[in-house]
Amino acid sequence: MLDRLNKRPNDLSAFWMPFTANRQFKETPRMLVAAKDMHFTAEDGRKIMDGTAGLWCVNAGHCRPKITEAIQQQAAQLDYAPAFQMGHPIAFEFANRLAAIAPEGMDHVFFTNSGSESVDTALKIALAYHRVKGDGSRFRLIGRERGYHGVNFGGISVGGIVANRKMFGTLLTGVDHMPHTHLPGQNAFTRGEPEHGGDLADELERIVTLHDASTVAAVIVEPVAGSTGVLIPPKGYLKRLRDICDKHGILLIFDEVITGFGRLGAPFAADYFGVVPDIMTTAKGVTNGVIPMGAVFVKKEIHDAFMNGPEHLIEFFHGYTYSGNPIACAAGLATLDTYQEEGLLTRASELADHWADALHSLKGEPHVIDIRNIGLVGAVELESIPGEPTKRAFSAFLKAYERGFLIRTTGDIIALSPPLIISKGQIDELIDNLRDVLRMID
Ligand code: PXG
Repeated sequence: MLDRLNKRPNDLSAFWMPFTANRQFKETPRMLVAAKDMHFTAEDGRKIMDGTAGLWCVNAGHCRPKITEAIQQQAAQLDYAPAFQMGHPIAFEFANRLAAIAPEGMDHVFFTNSGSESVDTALKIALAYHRVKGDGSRFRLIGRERGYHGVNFGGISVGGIVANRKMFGTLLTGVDHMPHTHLPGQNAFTRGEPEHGGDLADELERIVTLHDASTVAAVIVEPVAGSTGVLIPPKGYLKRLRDICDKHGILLIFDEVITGFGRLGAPFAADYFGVVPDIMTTAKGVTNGVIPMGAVFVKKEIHDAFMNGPEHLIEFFHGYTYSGNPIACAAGLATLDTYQEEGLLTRASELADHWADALHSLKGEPHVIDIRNIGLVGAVELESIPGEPTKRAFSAFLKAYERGFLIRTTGDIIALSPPLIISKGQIDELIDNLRDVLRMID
């Protein structure tokens, strides 16, 4: 059966592929049929090094035995159980294990199935929280330009990626956006956190003044913006956002879908930057990307505010058929075991210097106008071909795939985020290959 599933069908037309140039792909498909640790296997048998942990999710590398076995066993024992008004032990166990590694005080977990659902769940918790506290005039949500918070209506409303918003009508009302923090003129080729732009956090104060704090429910940001091309927060920026939110009674939501589970060298970006939000959204690495799942972490005060009223009533009218799905929880527990046994939640901090040196050695290569890095994340920004934005980076992506390694591109930015098991030698291999590619493309 596996063999059948791994052969390319004659007809590729039925599958409308997500975030893909469908017609171009179906002309010249790139098919992956297997994976192990740091590598995929393509259908022609070639090994492809995974420079992006899949889509920023396979933090422990591919096909890890413990996770595979846990899924197999759980599927054979309790495949599914209703999630509303019923429980199964493994969901409680997983929530406890997650709370134990979460930043101080974030000790309640709401399960979803994706980052997009985590974001919409977090926004709903924020709005409902103010309302259960008797502060229902706080209905506004504030996001940021170039923010990516998934593709559901809440997420694209607070998000700031124009292409993801412009086709979809009026979105949520009552949303405003802070400016993004990308200042290439001042910060190009910075290692780690940039010096300039911390004061952009004061734009939040300006927006809050405009609307009056009494109408603002929450602010949502990615601590490090990933999808938009790896924008690293300027020094002091996140702390300043925290201070402004505290001053005005506004909830701060960190979208840690990419930064969660070790990507920066600490379990969460909140730990890395020493700034604790009120709500934290995660997905991806929570199950090593293997089974769809998301988890929203919530501070005790927020959770407890809902636990009032008659005890037989549902406190929060929200949830998904698959919230806390047993197989996803089994995958998640085995993922946490793997992370902890191998020290993966902090391993990026050991590799960060080597990673930064390798990445910044690309300065001066053709087309490179900026390089950014933090933890085990990197971006190489290329000068666009005049009149043809995205083309240059996409040709780098195609050339890299031909040479046997996978990168991600957004606009003319190449993003790298390898599995946290990568060795120093493999980092060098990845970057040397990228150097060759940069020298080959127009
Ligand atoms: N928030 C953030 C910060 C994300 O990065 C989502 C929410 C949505 O997650 P789901 O599971 O609904 O896709 C994301 C997802 C890329 C890339 O290459 C990034 C994401 C997804 C796919 C590709 O940058 N991030």
